[in-house]
Amino acid sequence: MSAEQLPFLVGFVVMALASLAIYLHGDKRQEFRHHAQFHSVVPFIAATAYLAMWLGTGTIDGPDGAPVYLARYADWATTTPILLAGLILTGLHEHPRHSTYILPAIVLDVIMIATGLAAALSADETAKWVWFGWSCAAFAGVLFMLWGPVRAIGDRLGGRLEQVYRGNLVFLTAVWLVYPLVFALGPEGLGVIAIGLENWAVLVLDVTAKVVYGFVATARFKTVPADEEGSVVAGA
Ligand code: RET
Repeated sequence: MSAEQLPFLVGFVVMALASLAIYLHGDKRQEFRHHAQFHSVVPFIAATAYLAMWLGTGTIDGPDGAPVYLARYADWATTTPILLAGLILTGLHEHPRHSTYILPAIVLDVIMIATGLAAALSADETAKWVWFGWSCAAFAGVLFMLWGPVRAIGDRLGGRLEQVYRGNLVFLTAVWLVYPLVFALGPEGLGVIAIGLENWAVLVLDVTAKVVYGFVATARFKTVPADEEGSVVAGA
C-alpha cells in the first residue's frame, strides 16, 4: 500500500463506524428521525467511496500524471445533495409549500461537483480554470439560496428550528468553502500541495463535513419541540 493510500483506509474505517454511531445517536422521534437517517447514510456512502479509493477502483491518471479519484466525485455528487436537502428542509420547517427550493439547490450542487471533475480532467490550463470558475459559480448559487430565500423563510417561521438552521448553515458554509481551496492548491490545480497531503486534507474535510456535522446536527434536533415540524405562517 503506498503512503498516499493510507488516508483511504482510515477514511473507510472512520466513515463505516460513524454511520452506525450517528444512526444510534440520532433523534428517534417520528418527526425528526429522517434527519438521523440522512446523516447516517452520508458516511455510509463515503465509506464505500473510501473503500473504492483504497482498492484503486475508479482511480485514473489525471492530465499531469497525478491520480484522479472518480469515487471521490461520485461520493460528493450523492452526499452533498443529501446534506443540502436536510439543511433546506430544516430551514423551511419541512413544510411542503416551500419544498420547491430543494430541487434547484441540488441541481446547482451536482453541477458544482461535475464541473469540478471536468476541471480535474482538463489537460488544457484554460479549460481547467474555466471549469473551476463555473463550478464556483454553481457553488455561489447554492450559497445564495441557503443564505437568501431559505434563510428569509426560516426567519419568518422562527422557533428553535430556525436556530438549528442558522447553526448548521454557518457550520456547513465554513467547511464547504475549504474544499475549492484545497482543490486549487492540490495537483488538480496549482500543484502547491502534493497528492499525499491533499488526500489527508480531504479526509479531514470529509470527516468534518459528514461526521462532525452529522453529530452536531442530530444533537441539535433533539432540542426542537416536536410540534414545530411542519409549522407554517401566513405569507412565509
Ligand atoms: C470543487 C472543485 C471546483 C470548485 C468547487 C468545488 C467544491 C466542492 C465542494 C465539495 C463539498 C464536498 C462535501 C463532501 C462531504 O460530504 C469540486 C472541489 C467549488 C464544496 C461537503
